[in-house]
Amino acid sequence: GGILYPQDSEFRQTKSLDGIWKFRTEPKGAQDLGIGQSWFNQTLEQTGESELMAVPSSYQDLSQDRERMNYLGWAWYQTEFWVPVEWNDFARRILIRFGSVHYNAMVWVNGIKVIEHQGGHLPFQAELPSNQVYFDKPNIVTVAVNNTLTADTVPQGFLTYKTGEKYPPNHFIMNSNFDFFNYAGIHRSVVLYTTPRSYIDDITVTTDASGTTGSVAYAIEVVTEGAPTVSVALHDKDGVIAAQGSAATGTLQVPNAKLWWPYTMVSNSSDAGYLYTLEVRLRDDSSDIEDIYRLKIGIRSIRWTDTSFTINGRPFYFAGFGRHEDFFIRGRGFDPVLLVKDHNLIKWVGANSYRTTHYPYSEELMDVADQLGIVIIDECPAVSLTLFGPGLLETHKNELTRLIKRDKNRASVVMWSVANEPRTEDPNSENYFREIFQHTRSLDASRPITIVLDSNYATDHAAQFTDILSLNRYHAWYQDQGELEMIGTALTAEAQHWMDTFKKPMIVTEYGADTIAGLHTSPSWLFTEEFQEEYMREHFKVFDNLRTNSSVTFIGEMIWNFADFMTKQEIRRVVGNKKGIFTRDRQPKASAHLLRTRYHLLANEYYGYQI
Ligand code: E9O
Repeated sequence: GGILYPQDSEFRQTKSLDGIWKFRTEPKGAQDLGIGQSWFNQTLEQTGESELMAVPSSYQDLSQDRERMNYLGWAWYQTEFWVPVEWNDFARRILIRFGSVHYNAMVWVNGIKVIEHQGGHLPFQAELPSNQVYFDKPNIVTVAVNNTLTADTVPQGFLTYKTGEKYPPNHFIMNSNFDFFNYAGIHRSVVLYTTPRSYIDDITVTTDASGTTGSVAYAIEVVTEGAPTVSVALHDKDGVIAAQGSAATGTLQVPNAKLWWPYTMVSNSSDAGYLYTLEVRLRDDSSDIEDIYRLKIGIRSIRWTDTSFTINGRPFYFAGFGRHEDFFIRGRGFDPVLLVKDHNLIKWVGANSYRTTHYPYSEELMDVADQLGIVIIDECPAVSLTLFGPGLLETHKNELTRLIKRDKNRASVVMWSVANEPRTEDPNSENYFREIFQHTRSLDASRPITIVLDSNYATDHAAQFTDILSLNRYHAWYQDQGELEMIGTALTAEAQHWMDTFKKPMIVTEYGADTIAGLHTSPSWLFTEEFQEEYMREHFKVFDNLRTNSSVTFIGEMIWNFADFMTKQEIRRVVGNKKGIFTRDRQPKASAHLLRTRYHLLANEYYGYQI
């Protein structure tokens, strides 16, 4: 089935379950105690322990208990909710939907399990049969969330038991190769919503543009008992109908279409991110049930070749970031305040794009990118993969399927990233990624697909499948530390090798240096603001060279990272990764001003506008 975002309409209603829930963890070493004792059949108070928890939020940073940061296992959430009595109607379905829960989840409503789900970053939902819902007293929803990662989850994690006289009994940790804190909990909104019994289940839209004519190819999936009639109407921002269709599939031609443009490519940023509304109507003639769903879509074309990447026929140069969903206290929990602030900062810097490193970001965030005209490289949660077993492949393919199902209609998404920094020197990665790319292409042929590599061009096994080369490089940081003078030689030579070998357009998707805000030295030294700026200037020289060098197609630069973010504890990290050009509380380091100057110049040079 589809996973359309819940919305209110003439025939649909939503009800938020966000707020303060009850919460508890299990005693250390008592794995699965809650399931064993059927906590889903009791209130959490009755289980002997319960505290307050905000939903949505990660649960780690809210506690004063140090062990909470390291907690591994099931964490239990519970709340009560009322279902409006008018929802007690055979012509209506009632669903509960989670924007994301990290990582494994089980959900019970009134003691009955309604869904089990794996995967930490994508929405899932369950229908609640009306005979399992109370309309005359509160219902109880219990969610158990497990943050334990394995060799077959994306990302991967590896439980390690430490034994011997050095360690207390039952001492274990989870190792992982990725460089961000494994925040967990109910990370995005929980919504109760209804659809009619006959309903619009999924919508797929692919747009194109040639000259001033736009086209919108659409396919509507419906679930009905009888004979359905489906129609679509495309409304512009003023509500004027721009095109109409009277079948479940078809292509709408839109003369004089207002195209979706990135905000740096239009003279007035209020013209950016133009969205039409595709109004889809369903009438089930046998039951007389109607449904309406309104989807915002942007009309634009994406084209790529071995030597070019264009949006609406114009070359696009990615000037952007790698990012994280990360903030104090709420961890990776959805925060509309942070969402707005971050996008104001992104526009202040003049960035036209970012990659959703290293997992799908919230649907609310994707809406913002769509409407502001910010370009997204949409990444699936496969970060730092190793081992490449069949279980991992299955999980990975499943995540890609679901990511594309969720984000396929988004104008902002111009490229899929299937993985970040997998161990592609491993020969086993070759067949693995052949299959991953085939799978992704079979799901969406309208966008290029990339894989973000930190490998060596001579020993890499996956770059051969990519449409766009994406490279992460840390010259003078992780190797040759502080030797700024080698950045130019190393990166230039390397870019040329990758281009000669694979003949694809290339983006540097990461480069960066940890920088403690307020730490200064002259001359520059690792970790100081001066060093970060000089390190960037060296990269800018290389990028400018590559941009203007006709033997490479260099189409973008993305600095690591937009802001400082939390990681696990390790001696390379002083309370997190400090490669942000903004601090974790979103204040600029000197580097933010430097990047702002550059991104404004680039926008002006490429598209001629002062942003
Ligand atoms: C992935 C990102 O999540 N790329 C990393 C970023 C970092 O700051 C991380 O936060 O560490 C860089 C990968 C560097 C690989 C080179 C390692 C060489 C070791 C000698």
